[in-house]
Amino acid sequence: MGNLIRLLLVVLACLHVEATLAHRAGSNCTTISKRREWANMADADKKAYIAAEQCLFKSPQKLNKMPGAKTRWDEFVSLHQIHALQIHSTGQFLPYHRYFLNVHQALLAECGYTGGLPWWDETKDAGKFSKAKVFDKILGFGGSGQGSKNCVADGPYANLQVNIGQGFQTNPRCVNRKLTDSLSSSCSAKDVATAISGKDYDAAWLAIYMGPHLYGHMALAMMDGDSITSSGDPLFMMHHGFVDKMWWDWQSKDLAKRLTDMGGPNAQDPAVGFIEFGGGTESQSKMWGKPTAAMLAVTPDPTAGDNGNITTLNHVLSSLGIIPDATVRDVMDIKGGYLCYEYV
Ligand SMILES: [Cu+2]
Repeated sequence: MGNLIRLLLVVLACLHVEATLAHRAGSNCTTISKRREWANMADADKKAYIAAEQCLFKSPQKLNKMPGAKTRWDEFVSLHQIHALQIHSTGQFLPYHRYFLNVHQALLAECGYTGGLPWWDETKDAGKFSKAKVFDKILGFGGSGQGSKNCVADGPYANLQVNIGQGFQTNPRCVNRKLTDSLSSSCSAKDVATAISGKDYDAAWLAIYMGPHLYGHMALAMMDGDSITSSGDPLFMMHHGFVDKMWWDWQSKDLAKRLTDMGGPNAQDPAVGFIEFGGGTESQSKMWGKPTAAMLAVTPDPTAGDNGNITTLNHVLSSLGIIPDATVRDVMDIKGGYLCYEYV
């Protein structure tokens, strides 16, 4: 190859990199929101975040369409309940929960919190969750629950009520959780490294879902360990910040490919249901009940935007009016413009 051609190729390659970077920076992502680990957040920021969360528990519902919702917090929990059978054990698990974090950010803003979302680096507390700073009773989420219902008895969420759950029911209950340190050992840095070693999205979402995501849930047993409404415990958002960061860290290993790599089913297979339990939705309904007619009436089409049963970049992500709908494409890049944040 002649030197001139070689030079031309180098110039073209540089131009391409520059164009890619220009696209990445995105004209709409100039002020990057910083998502800090809870342990590294300033006390004043922790207090502001907690105050906004408490405010959501005390604000009345606004949408007038979420079955059983009495408060703004209930509406947020209901959103997860209504989507439960399409956003777990499916390819849209990661993009939907990234969008769900963004919905949470918008709700916190309604209560005056405009800082970055905190997250919990569970790798640092693996095997000893109960010692983690997130469970501080003043500058944290309170500890493991107490009594026969495992109600969180100390901290800012003691004595607060959630009216959504268990499962597809809508009954009042306390914010509750039960910590099991031994299960938390599967949220270690080694486990995370394994979870994000998949070669394509199909491998990655499943490994993250069945790995530290699932073990974190089992170790915390938030809201009776109920997969459908565990979002009722504010701690859920800290765990899912950790899960979202896992996806981003996987994407960051090969951004050129992984900003567009999507797949997996867009709804659960009724014969399997939640893959971590097996047995199918029919047998799982004994534990959790079934979506009521009122819930089904507001449940979005799980295939919306996809033209089939596989999750695509055109898949529609809905919050039923809390914030405008988005697409999976919108949430692929955390600095793409629709989203603008980083984990620090
Ligand atoms: Cu979920």
